[in-house]
Amino acid sequence: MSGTGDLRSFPEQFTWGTATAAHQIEGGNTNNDWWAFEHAPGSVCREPSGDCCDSWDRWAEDADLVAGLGLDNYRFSVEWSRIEPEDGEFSRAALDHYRRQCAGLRQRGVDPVVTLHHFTTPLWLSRMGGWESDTAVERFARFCTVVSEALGDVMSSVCTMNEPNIVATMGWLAGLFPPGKSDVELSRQVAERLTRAHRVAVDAVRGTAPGIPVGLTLSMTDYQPVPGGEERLESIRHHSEDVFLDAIEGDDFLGVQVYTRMLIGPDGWVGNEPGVPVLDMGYEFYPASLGNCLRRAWDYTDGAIPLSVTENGIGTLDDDQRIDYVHQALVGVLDAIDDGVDVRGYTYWSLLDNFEWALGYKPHFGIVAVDRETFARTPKPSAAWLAEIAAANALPS
Ligand code: GCO
Repeated sequence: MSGTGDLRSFPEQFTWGTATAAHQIEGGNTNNDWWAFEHAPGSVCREPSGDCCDSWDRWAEDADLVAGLGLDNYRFSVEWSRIEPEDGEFSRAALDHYRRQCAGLRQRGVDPVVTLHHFTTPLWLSRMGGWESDTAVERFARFCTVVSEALGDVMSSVCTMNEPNIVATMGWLAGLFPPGKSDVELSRQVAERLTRAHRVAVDAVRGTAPGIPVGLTLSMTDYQPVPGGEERLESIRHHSEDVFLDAIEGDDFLGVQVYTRMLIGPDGWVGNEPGVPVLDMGYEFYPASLGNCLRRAWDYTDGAIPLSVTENGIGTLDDDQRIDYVHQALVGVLDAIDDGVDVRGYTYWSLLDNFEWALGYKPHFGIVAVDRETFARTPKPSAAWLAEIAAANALPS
């Protein structure tokens, strides 16, 4: 697979993209559980999302940026609380908005990769118990059907749920996402319910928009044991990853999303290794995590499902560090491909500096900077760098 000389090539059909999510960039998403969580008294959030990058209005500018970089696709999410502002009440205008966005991307030669659920839940549903209730699974299926009917002819592929494992862990264990709980049993029940939500979403998309590739995106961590940590590692990984990998049989792809590694001892995470740079996210700079997790996903699923990197990136103010990170991560991807792992594409998180959930606007993941007052977008050197790699479909060695 890899070329000779100064360049190592990716497979011919390999695709390049960048990603965002509605609540992190659109602004004014006042009707979901996250907005409420951000504004709750004593909120753990650093700041509210507010106007974000104003991408609800500026989606065309964003599309121009992606097209200008020559990337193959743009992964973004549709906001459930805009499309279904009250139980069973669907907004034609919101669906039309996303239709225009998908069509506008296509006109620019960019494939729209649509995520149906990226962390946020409409307020009316969270008041009904949210993911603690089976009602959510049923309502999500209905929502997915409505979206697939409306966008079926303009979407290129569909991610059902973004990182359901993070939703369950951060919302019901760490308490850093809504509903801010800390209950092991409940988080496991929610995780199981989210696997069912994924399955009904796949059925809804396939039933309504047949032929569009559909899959799950999963957050994976390069868990590594320190002496005595093996058993604990297995248990952590089972609950946070394997229960979801067990639920993707028959899917068209698995979206792998990786940022770092975690060292696990007998009592859990032992903290960052001294000497390894720590990022604004609080975890290690560890680009090799991507290749390691791709191999793990491939081995665990017996190579039954093609993989795609639907997120990988780094929150940093140092754009050289970003380039270094992505370069090293891509070496890991190439090495994995050389060893037979079927990786179909790479998506950088994120196009824009945006709302990083409880951490607000502090971490800077974008290859494009966004002025917080004027919303002016300024591509960073890493954007041009990524564009070059994508154009060559190869990495300088
Ligand atoms: C996630 C989400 C993104 C994050 C990104 C950086 O993986 O948590 O998909 O919303 O912003 O991962 O932390």
